[in-house]
Amino acid sequence: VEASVPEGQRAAWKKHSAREFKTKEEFENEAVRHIETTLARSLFNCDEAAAYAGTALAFRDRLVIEWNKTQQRQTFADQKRVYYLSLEFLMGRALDNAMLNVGLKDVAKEGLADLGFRMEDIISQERDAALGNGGLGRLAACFLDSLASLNYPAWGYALRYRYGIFKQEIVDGYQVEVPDYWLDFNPWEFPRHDVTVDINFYGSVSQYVDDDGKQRTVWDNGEIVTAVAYDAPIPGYGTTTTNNLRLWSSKASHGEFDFTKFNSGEYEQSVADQQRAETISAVLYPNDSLERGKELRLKQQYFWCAASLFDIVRRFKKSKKPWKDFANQVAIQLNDTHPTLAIPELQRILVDLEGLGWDEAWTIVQATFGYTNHTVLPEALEKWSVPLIQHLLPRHLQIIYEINSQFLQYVEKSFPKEKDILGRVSIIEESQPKMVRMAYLAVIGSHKVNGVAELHSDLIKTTIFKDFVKIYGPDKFTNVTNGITPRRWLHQANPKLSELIASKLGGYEYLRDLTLLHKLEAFVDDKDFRKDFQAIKYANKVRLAQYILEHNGVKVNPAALFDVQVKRIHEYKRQQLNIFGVIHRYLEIKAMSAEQKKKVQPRVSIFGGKAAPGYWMAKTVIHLVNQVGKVINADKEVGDLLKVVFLEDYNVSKAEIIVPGSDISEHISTAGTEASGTSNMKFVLNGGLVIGTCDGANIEITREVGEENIFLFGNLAEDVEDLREAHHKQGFELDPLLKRVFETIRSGTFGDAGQFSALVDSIVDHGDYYLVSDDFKSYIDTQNLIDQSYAKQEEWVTKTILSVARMGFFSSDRCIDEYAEMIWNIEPLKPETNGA
Ligand code: OX2
Repeated sequence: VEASVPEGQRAAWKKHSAREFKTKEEFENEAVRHIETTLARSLFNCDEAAAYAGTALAFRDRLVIEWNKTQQRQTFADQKRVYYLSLEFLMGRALDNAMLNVGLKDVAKEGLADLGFRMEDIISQERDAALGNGGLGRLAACFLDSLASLNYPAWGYALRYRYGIFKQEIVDGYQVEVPDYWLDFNPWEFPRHDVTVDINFYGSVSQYVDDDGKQRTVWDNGEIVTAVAYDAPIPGYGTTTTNNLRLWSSKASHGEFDFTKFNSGEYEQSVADQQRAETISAVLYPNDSLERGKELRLKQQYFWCAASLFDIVRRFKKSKKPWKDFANQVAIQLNDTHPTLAIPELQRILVDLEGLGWDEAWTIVQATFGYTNHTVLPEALEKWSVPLIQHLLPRHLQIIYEINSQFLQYVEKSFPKEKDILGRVSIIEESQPKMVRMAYLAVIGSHKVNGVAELHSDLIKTTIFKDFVKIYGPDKFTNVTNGITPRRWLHQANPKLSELIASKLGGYEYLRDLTLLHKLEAFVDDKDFRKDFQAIKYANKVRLAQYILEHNGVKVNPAALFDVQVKRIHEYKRQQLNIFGVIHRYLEIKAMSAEQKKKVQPRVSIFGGKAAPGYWMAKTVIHLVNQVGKVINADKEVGDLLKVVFLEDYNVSKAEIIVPGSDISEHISTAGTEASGTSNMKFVLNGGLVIGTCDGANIEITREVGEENIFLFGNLAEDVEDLREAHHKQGFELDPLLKRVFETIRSGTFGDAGQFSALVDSIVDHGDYYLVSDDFKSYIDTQNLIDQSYAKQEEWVTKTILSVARMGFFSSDRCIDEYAEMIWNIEPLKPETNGA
């Protein structure tokens, strides 16, 4: 919508244009105004929820002013923008982040105190925006923070799920899923009822000859669903740049009801149509690294890709530039294969709608897209059945076949002697039914493909994309090691540590350049600094202990070693190894004399994470952890030496409490299975150490912090295949200590053993695919080493301080700069450099 105010009226407009509050007085003024007028509450009727709403709305106003300016500035500057397409953005809470990023948290805190509220209580009123499963979605959220903080012109595109990831309840030790309806009050989103796109499904394809005599293809007569934009401002830290996250919501194309149907007596049909349309953006699929080919999921993917591309193309066309400039103005990053349909969709727009030739269009498409791979696990590689795509997106299937046919011709010409290669690299898998391999389409349609940690990026080149390296050469494949935003994961989650660091480094500049942390090394022997550092860790553990007492009813000693594993529950992440290790520890303690017990390092084993609702084995692990906790926590002979808790409903805001309170965190995936991991970075940055396998980013953390400051164990990725094969062919000897653990489970110590048999059998009888037995001894030995190391507190503190000092590399700012330079070719647009 373009309707600017005429020149003559602009002075009046500018005089009244919204102002940003800066002082405590001004903040109070804004908050109270919102509470009284926007919310229609009063002095006599303002609870914490209303105070949160008033505060959020005051900050929202501030963000909106900068957001508008940023968008204008970016449009005028006419630079290349990047669009990050991700089906998941695990944003967490927004208020604290907004206050810190605009630098007014202290002002608001004092203001709230004047009005009778405590900042912590107000912050905790907010529901998490949980539009993601785990690492992949949180990475996207960290990237948005960095993109804005570094002043890159960038938009995120996703779906506005009515229900985010389910809320997890633990009932009798079992996971129960409850819907997360998070939109009741969401002050951070702006519905744009004027920004809509009609999306076509099903229908048919036909050909015609246009006025220039060209053969053209049309796809129509389908079912139309409307995408409505909802925007959320993304503020940068220490800059006024405020980028946009656009979420699409689905609704029936004819508005609320189809009045023609309604009037002709088809009331029910009209309501049903409406509900069917709304279903598309109703739920986030709660599976992480597990794909299930549901039609609705495919509909979601296309709906979101088509709406986003329409929007991007619309913006480009306003510039009136020729098509050959498209990839100089637009970079699109595909966060995993979920948005791969954007590739045939852009080709369709260029060829069918804009009339470009196939080759010209395809050059533009390839130059536009980049693809990030996040997994090599076969069960997580997306495939869609050809009949399903044929039915839902007939034109796209034709385009995919055409892309494939041209690609295969090229391969055949390049490798005339290799018979098998064509079948191996074809986008179409010749199975029954035939399947479209989305990762191959993503590789073929992009100019760069990247993995998310060094080992992972090497692995994709030697396993799943081996043939493509041969075809395209190695330069198409690159690595961008993941990172995390230090704003949320240090400054916000651990304000005391952030303050201590700032006091030593002379300010908070390190939050914008995390490599400055290295200067902390100079203080490693400074007595006062060490004392403060230790005291902060202790205080964070006290906070976590209080949380555990409140939520689990278990009293834990903050002086014990806090051992944490929080992440999605998955066999490859091996929470089972952890809980078997806990059982082993329990058995050791039970066999000790009173004298021996005095030497035991007390521990608290803390678990958290959701299982995909249909992932039975993962749910069994949760159940086992809870049952083991029940027995151990009640055992008087064990007392404080060992406690085991499972924290319900792990999410971003809980991570902000859990991460700073850990001494050791577990990142113990079977080598070669965890692409990167990002929570490992968060824990170390907060002064905790890692027990981990040589996998994902653990390897690079080791490179940075030094081998002496991390506890690595287990088999290497290069040996995993051979071990699996040996298991298969020769069978294997179960580790004796693990055998004892299994005997204990089978004896019913933790309740009906039958409930855990699938878990035990997967190791004993079904080949132990994740090598739990192979790594068990090494895991236990390493845990013992950790006990010894922790007992020497001074050495431990040295390790943790040096580790924090050496974590600079893992900022998502570094990561975004690498993408910008190597893949997107975009430049920052600093607010000062422009008069807008
Ligand atoms: C996750 C990976 O499992 C994890 O290792 C990585 O750190 C994260 O993505 C961010 O790159 N779904 N989630 C992931 O991969 C997929 C597929």
